[in-house]
Amino acid sequence: MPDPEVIQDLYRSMLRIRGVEQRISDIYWDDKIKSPVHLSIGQEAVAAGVCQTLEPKDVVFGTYRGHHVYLAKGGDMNAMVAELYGKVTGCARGKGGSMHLIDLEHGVSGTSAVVGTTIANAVGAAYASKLKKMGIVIVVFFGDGAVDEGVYHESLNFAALKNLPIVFICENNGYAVHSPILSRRNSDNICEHARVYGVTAERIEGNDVIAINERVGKAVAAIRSGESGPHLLEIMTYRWMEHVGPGEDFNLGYRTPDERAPWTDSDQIDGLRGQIADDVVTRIDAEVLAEIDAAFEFAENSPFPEPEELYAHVYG
Ligand SMILES: Cc1ncc(C[n+]2csc(CCOP(=O)(O)OP(=O)(O)O)c2C)c(N)n1
Ligand SMILES: [Mg+2]
Repeated sequence: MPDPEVIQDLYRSMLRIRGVEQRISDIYWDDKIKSPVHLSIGQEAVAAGVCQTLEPKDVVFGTYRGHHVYLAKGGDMNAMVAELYGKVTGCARGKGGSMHLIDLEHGVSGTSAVVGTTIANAVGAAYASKLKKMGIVIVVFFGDGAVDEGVYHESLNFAALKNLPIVFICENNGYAVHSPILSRRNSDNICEHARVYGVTAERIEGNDVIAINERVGKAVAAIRSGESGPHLLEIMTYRWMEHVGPGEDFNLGYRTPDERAPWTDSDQIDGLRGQIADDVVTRIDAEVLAEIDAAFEFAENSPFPEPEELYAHVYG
């Protein structure tokens, strides 16, 4: 049974992600958020469970569905929300939007709109960590769709070849946009296939935040001690909302509410709430709500970039 403090940390972490994204979903219609949004609601357990095992110096990479990763690793919430509003106080000075989050101070090395790209970036960072003996563990989050890209395979091969300090987290939510996994590959064998490259791989079922936390914790400890090289964790999870946008998408016909029901019934936030004393839950809930209110107020009150900003931090 995990430490009660770990349970509280995981609960807080997931609640912050859910709370921010629910607020995004609620207010999106007023058009103040200028960016497309790929919500991670339902997948919070992955980022929270993984990032709780990391040290501040460790570095994560993610995808356009990256709010959960950024927040769980300790990325600045004010700067994230301001980024969505296109404000100059945003983490990418309002130029990147929801898909391009970064907070180097807190080990968030970036998220990208282009499927698969950050996998290779992360392997490069892991190579640097090893060559320079930095003792930093790199974690890269990507979807099941990224496994369809060649760069994923090259990256796993290279990471195994060089025995790099990296954890590959495949968030298998069963779909790439609206295409189910078995319409894209011959069999449901992501984990099994990763082992062919020499990467230690296992699958975690049920979006179970405690199992994720324990098993990733073991992988990170083994990597940090030098006992083992790269690991891949295929984490079975489910996206509750539409692929992109603030709403649901059952009207599209590619999936049904019945398919989602087991995942909402086993909501990890509700599950942990039941394991924490009522007065502690009340305190954490109030603190998280205040933090979220403050972040949206910060974004609302921040200025847009000046026109000259267009030419700053641009590399050709
Ligand atoms: C290189 C590239 N190809 C195609 C796309 C279009 N695209 C955007 S999201 C997506 C699906 C990716 O699915 P998955 O990796 O499972 O992530 P999820 O959205 O489920 O989190 C695709 C194909 C893209 N952004 N980049
Ligand atoms: Mg997917």
